[in-house]
Amino acid sequence: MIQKKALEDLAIFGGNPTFNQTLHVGRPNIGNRRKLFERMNDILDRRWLTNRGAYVQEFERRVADFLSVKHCVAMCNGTVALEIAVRALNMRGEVIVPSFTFIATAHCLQWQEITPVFCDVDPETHNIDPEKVTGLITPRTSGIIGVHLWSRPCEIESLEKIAKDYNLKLLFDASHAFGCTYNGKPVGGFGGAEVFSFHATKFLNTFEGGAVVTNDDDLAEKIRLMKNFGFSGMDNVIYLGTNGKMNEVSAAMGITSLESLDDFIKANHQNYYTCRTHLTDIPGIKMLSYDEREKNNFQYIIAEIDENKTGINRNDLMKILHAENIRARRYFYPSCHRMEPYKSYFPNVGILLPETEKLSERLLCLPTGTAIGPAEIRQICYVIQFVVKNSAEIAGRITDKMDSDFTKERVAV
Ligand code: T4K
Repeated sequence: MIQKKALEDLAIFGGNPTFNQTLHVGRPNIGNRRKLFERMNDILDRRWLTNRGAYVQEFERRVADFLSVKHCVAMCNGTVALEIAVRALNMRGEVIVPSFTFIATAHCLQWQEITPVFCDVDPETHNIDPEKVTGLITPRTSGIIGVHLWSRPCEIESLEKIAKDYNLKLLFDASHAFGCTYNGKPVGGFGGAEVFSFHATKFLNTFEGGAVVTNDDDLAEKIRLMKNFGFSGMDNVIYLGTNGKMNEVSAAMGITSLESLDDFIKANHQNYYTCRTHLTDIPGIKMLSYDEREKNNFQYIIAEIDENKTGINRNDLMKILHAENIRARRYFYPSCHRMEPYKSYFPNVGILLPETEKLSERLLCLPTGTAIGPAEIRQICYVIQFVVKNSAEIAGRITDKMDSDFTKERVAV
């Protein structure tokens, strides 16, 4: 183990990096390879590769059972699943969304010329603040998209009440929240529909993939048509549709991943608690907490950095970690309203989003997942402890030139 005793031991100042291979946020979780290869061979033997084949149907059935929802429509990725859900729910005009989310939550609206109206988040939960939603409703508002950020469900009941009172559609972007519960019920069955991402970096992955889940029979039928060009039967198109289909290999990966779900959660849980134990007493570092009464997948380790107490800001800490081959990420920086096309469309909207602005400057997402274990997590924590302890000397020595170079892998000797 490489221990940092002097400032020069930090890789950013010329020392050896803590890790000789890069630790990433979002290293894919891989289930049982033998079973995956068996399934892939079977797919090739059958020569049925896509278009709702046997594996996609099985994956949809298993996901629906697991989430206790009536319908699961598997898709090629989470973004297309969001676009189709928005369209099938007949959202139009303006839709209220948090800006503190991955850009796809906003893009799925703007892509179909619906205006995302950015709402601020709660500083504790990081999720859309229901108290700020009502003030944004106009005659053009048709819906709300809540995001269960970092796998913690947003305030579903409050949003459901607002949606009912104002006759708005309600959709949840549940990309982070597969396997999580809200008041003991699985995320997936709330609102008009919920959308999951099964991207490679997600807790449960299908290489690329996503799904819309819903208890609404008519909506499910519409979504099935829309994701298959609008085809109803062989030669009959009855809707405007697109190609959102999941392929068979992705579904096979999804089924195999589902079978290892408990192992993935166990690994994430252990990593999260190891990290929390080691970072808890560091002044200015606040770890995201989870409600122990609910099920969670613990797929993100999020630390909030208060520069006034740590003596080092989030960006400089990230540069130091990157030099150590710990590729921590600034999720979600910049937040959506500070990226195009939104920053050109709404240049001053940041005034209404103070908590979003603050969080996007303070949060750091640390590596976790089944690719690493408590030993690596402890080493990451030791670096952070060392940096905060010596922040007064370190902060002044970090320059803009020391920006993270993503093209070079630094190798420990
Ligand atoms: N809504 C929300 C709230 C979301 O978070 C997302 C996706 C969506 C909607 C849209 O769902 P999808 O259309 O993606 O299904 C990543 C993911 O690409 C993205 O799926 C995810 N959210 C977002 C939070 O993170 P990037 O650009 O920040 O990271 P990326 O893909 O470069 O990967 C992160 C790190 O993971 C890399 O540095 C290396 C590592 N990695 C990545 C891949 C793909 C691996 O080790 N192996 C891999 O195969 O967006």
